[in-house]
Amino acid sequence: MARVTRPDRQDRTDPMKEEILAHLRYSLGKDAEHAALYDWRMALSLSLRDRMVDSWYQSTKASYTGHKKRVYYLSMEFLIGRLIEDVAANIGLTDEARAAVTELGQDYDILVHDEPDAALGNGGLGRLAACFMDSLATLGIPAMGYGIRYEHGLFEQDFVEGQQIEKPETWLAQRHAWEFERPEVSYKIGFGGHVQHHEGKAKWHPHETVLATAFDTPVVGWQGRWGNTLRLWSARPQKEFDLASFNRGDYLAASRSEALARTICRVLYPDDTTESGKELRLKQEYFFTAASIHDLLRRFFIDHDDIRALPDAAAIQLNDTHPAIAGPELVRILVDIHGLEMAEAIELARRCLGYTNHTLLPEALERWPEWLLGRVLPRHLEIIRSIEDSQQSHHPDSPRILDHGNVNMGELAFIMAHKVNGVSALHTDLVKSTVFADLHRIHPNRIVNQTNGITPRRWLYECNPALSKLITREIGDAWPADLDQLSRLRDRSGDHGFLQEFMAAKRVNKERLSNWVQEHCGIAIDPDAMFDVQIKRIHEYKRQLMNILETIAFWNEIHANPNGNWTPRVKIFGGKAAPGYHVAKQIIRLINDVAGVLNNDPVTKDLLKIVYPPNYNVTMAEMLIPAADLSEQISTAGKEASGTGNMKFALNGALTIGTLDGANVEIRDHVGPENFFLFGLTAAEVTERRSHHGYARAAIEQSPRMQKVLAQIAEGRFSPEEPSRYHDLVGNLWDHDHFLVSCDFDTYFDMQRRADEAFTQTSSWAAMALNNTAGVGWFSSDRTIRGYARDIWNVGSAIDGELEQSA
Ligand code: H2P
Repeated sequence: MARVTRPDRQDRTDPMKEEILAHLRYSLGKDAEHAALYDWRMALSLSLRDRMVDSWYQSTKASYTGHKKRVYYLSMEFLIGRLIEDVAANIGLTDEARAAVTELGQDYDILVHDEPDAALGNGGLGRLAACFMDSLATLGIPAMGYGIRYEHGLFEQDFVEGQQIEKPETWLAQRHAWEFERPEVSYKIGFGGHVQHHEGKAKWHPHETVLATAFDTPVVGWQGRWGNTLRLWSARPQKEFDLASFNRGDYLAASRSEALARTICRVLYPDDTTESGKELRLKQEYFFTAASIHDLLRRFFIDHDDIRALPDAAAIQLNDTHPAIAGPELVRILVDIHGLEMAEAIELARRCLGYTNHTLLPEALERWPEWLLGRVLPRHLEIIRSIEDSQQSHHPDSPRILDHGNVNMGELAFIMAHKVNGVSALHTDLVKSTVFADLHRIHPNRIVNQTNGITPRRWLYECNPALSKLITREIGDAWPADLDQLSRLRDRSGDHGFLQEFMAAKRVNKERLSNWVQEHCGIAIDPDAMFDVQIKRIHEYKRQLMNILETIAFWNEIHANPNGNWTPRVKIFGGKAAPGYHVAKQIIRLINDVAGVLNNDPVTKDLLKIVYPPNYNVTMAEMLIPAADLSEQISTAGKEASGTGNMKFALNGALTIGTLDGANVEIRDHVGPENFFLFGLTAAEVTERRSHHGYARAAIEQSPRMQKVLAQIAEGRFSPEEPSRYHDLVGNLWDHDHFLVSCDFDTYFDMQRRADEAFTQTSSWAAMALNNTAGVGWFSSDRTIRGYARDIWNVGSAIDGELEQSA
């Protein structure tokens, strides 16, 4: 299939260098003498982009001429991160690009670091979408990712006196190198207004409209064999501005439509923000979903006449409920425009749609007030009623979409999808037995599992060159596209020399991180200490609180016996709290307050350090994960749907300390229970424990260690200037503790000490670490995508033989 080569340029010496210089001159209007860092970085990016284009064109053409079924992945979030290294690695140009830039007298690493980190997502859900795009392209599955081109991605986090401060993120302040604007691909998207019914036909007359305009980023897979498109929608006013109003002096009215358009794509909403502009969020969801549906239908009609063939041409995947309005939107088009009967339209739409559930947390399941949905999307509300009627007529006991004045988007997505999937085995079981238990009874074959995965290209090959090179030397270079091959490393877990090399690679990464921490946080850390890392959104269920309480308990323990044989630790945290999530922000502040005391304690400072760099993002993860010894995956069992960070750490040779939650369960199975520090209640035990009145108080009363820590916090040991700062946080642990920190605390502490002990046995630790890397090949997102392709989308690869490999 299409490969990335430019035969016409290959005979020239150093084509990459020439291409960079040409872009500097003709795309940026600079010469080498006057070019700024931005110019060099853009010239490099544009040169790399050029090298993707041929493969990308050929793939698109092949999809059309081969009449291939396409996957449409609709996601509010794509947590892309930086792309220079990603693109260079995928098309095999890393060395060439570095050499060319160096020869031009520039520092390649500085150029790479100048690129903004595209943070169009909150956490795992958005990063999963980005990994999926990489795997879809690598496997040669014709696909498009559809999302929103937010002007401001996830806020930038800063700490002021330990407290999180949010600042707007500005990735688009400079031109984005990778995208192509497509002004000709524009759709009118309406909101509000009324519905006219005439002779059995409905017509929606929206009150306001904006134009959705496409921006395309090519996504080329491993070795450039196939390229797909990430199409992000931006909003433009339908009328540029109203000259008549302007001339009357009514400047506000003149730019009203511009303001609406601008607002729609202005910001990515942070997860769990409770009181954010609900209406605007709904408009965002409809905006990108409707644009995507229009776009895929336009493509469909290029080579089809009969809309009834749509399910053979398009698999539409809803990443969470955010695009769930796709169901009613498709039905609306089928009925109001193509004249299908409602029942047939619903069935046809369902055959196209799949829905991925990512969470069981009730507060994260979207519900819109009926009046709001009816005001913004009046025709869709009517259609939702028809969907509800049709469901009730077949299944009178079905859970309701419309319930107590709300529209339940989870139920809507479920009912409108032919397959619903959870993201780990445990999560899928819980989806069946809890949130969607009744719907599962009615539709017993609808829910399937697709355990999440991660792309090994970004999460090992690129972010960990030291380990990648060693692996390639041992097992050859096929592993980035066939990660199961890593299991061949298992043979080496008794080879002392190899284990030393394996740990030497870890050491390189730990030194790199230590230098970075010194430079950016002003904290000296010892690369010989155990690097213990917890990086993810800050949330009560993820239990960063338990981690910091355990850190204090360990500190107390050292104080009680300063000459004990302690294993030095560096506790590293990273993550943002949703701006409206007060408790999460308190947890951040507590971590920073505790760090302030511990890091300056002369007794413990060589044994225990806390590092919490602000503004955790994909780029930071790429540095932290390869340097980690211990991966913290300590959520309350039953709450973390899957986790994907857990997979990245294990892949890079960190051991996990974790609960039986989400994909931890499967990771432990794959790496072997002897290579995993397991503790804590199981999901069933959690449910059982919660039924006991006063379970938290009872647990704390049995743990003198935890009592002491809570007393220290409550007395203001870490916030002497405001002793009552954490009274609520501590009080909540005694009285409620919904996430059972109290119940798991002691076993967590004990398991940490087991980890300390294990870490001192350097060669057995190395073997355990190696067994983690060797054991997690299954968690490649290539495997996940093969599963979706087979069980949900019914699509094949356009690169011969790629998918069969999976069977
Ligand atoms: C969520 C879940 C994770 C899951 C991820 C992708 C919403 O991400 O909580 O358990 O792995 O989706 O399916 P996160 O918490 O990381 O923002």
